[in-house]
Amino acid sequence: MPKEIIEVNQDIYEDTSILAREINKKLTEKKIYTVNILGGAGAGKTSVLIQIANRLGSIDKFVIEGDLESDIDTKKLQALGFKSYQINTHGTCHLNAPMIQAIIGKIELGNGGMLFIENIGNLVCPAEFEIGEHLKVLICSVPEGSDKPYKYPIAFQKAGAVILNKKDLMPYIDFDRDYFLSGVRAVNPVIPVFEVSCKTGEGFDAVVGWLLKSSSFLR
Ligand SMILES: Nc1nc2c(ncn2[C@@H]2O[C@H](COP(=O)(O)OP(=O)(O)OP(=O)(O)O)[C@@H](O)[C@H]2O)c(=O)[nH]1
Ligand SMILES: [Mg+2]
Repeated sequence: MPKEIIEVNQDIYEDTSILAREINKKLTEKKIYTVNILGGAGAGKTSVLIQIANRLGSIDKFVIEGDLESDIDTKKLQALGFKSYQINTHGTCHLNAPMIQAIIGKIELGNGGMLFIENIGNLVCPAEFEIGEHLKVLICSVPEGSDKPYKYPIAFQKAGAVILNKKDLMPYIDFDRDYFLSGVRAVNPVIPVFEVSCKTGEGFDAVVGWLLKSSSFLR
């Protein structure tokens, strides 16, 4: 059968983009700086957000955890004293604006603070959907390999910062740092790249300093 290409010329996700802008407006009015945390499964998204949140002092912190199933990360965060809420997508590979809208309605957001949204662990779909955030942060990790910017450029294009985690494992893994950084620069010439280790805490003061600066327009 001959194939026919039909040009739609319309954003098929327009409705969720509009909702994402409404969520962003509401969070901005409430002065809640919202960070969408992207990264592959096991890159260290939860570990990184714990390291950051622990350095934010008296700033009010909220976490929304996205996973296909389970509330393991949410329970971990709650045990550490964070206001953490779980979304289970039951198969969907990314969080979307309606999911965030539904859960935000259940959170008592004060006036001012930071909301971290840990997206589903993969480098593809989560990068493509706005969910009301002010910033996307991409977590990469040394064991994933240095070729990720070349294979998954959209995630690097859309991110406002890259955090290269598990720096402590560099001596044990063939990770080509220059190759990784060149790949990042090729798709996103201006993006800051922070090299950190959740195991040692190295590099997080710089991350938090940058984040506080980025969010200062809301204070
Ligand atoms: N050596 C080392 N291990 C780390 C570091 N950061 C995280 N880990 C370990 O990596 C594993 C995954 O960390 P998580 O923070 O759960 O990763 P995640 O991206 O949230 O994982 P999912 O939510 O399952 O996608 C855990 O066993 C962590 O202890 C690090 O900097 N160095
Ligand atoms: Mg996690």
